[in-house]
Amino acid sequence: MEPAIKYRLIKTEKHTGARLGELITPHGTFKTPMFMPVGTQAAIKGAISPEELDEMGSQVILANTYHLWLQPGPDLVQEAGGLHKFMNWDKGILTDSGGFQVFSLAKHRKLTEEGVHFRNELNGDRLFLSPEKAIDIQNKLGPDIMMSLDECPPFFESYDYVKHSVERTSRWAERGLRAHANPATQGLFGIVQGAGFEDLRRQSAKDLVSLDFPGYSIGGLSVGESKAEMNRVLDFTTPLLPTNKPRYLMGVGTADSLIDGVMRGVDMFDCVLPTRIARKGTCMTTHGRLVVKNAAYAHDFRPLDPDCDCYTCRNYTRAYLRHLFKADEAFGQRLASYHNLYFLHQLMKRVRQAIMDDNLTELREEVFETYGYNAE
Ligand code: PRF
Ligand code: ZN
Repeated sequence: MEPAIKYRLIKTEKHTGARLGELITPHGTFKTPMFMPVGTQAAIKGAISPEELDEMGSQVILANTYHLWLQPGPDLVQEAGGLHKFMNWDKGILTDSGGFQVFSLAKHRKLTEEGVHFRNELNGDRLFLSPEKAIDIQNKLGPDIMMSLDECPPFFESYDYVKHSVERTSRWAERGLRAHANPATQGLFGIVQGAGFEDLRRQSAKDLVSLDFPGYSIGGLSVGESKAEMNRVLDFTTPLLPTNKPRYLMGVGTADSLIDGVMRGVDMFDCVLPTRIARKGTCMTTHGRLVVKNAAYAHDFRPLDPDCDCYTCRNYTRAYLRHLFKADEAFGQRLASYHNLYFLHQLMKRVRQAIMDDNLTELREEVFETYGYNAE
């Protein structure tokens, strides 16, 4: 049987570990490294339509098992013909397994070997998420790429706790793989955990690689540790993963971290950041973050980012955007969300070209100099 998800390595950059490649899915072949916009509830935040996503260069988008399980439920999505049809997006879709969201959102949760017990925040019902249940829900949702149920321990948890957690995440990954009903049409990724401990990351990667997933996620990062710590972990984690499979760094989406991740061999990223900050009027620009609501922009009739050729920057001024945010008009959030997503897609396009041209280090210097390195 042909696996649903394949990766083709086109070229490795000469001076770093950066990889130019292709992610081959049932809904198309996509260029990597890539940034994936997040549409938690089968809709991209900031009210960006699928047509707009396509036009700005999105290839794969993310949705969440946890939220879609609570509403409208996997059976309804299946009845609609799967997520692609339900939300009218015919390119790639990836779903997270729900574990991370249960840990960050649900109240009264209890973790056992079998899975996680928690309460539905919408109606108080008791729910139980197991590795098999996470797969069953994702089989019904029908994304191209699904995630194994994992536990993401706090970065500074004790060695003993993280060791037990990693071992359980490996057992959950194996259970998920066994429960997977559609390996020919949906690819399941294993998630490497292990916080900042090199030997635990190595154990986690070894366990998962032996199960032969079509791709590997790197979890447990960007959870409050410093960027230097994240880079240190990536330095020893990506070399543990097979070169012929895609690597996905979960929940990372600042310009500097994307480049740092790519240089260490990461192919895929997602983050709520660009649309989350856009809804408050913070815009990612070539010259760093711009808070367009600020009084400084009241009479500024330049585009948000003079170096950007997105729909927002081609047609609207900072003064108009500031007015929309002050007046609480939803159009402002939409324009800012569009620009931020476009900005990250454009950055990844430049990153791919730099890998081709073997000058990613120069691009990194340029971006860090103009955008500003955020050492946090
Ligand atoms: N695990 C899962 N989803 C995630 C993470 C994780 O560790 C993170 C960590 N940055 C974001 N999303 N399943
Ligand atoms: Zn723009």
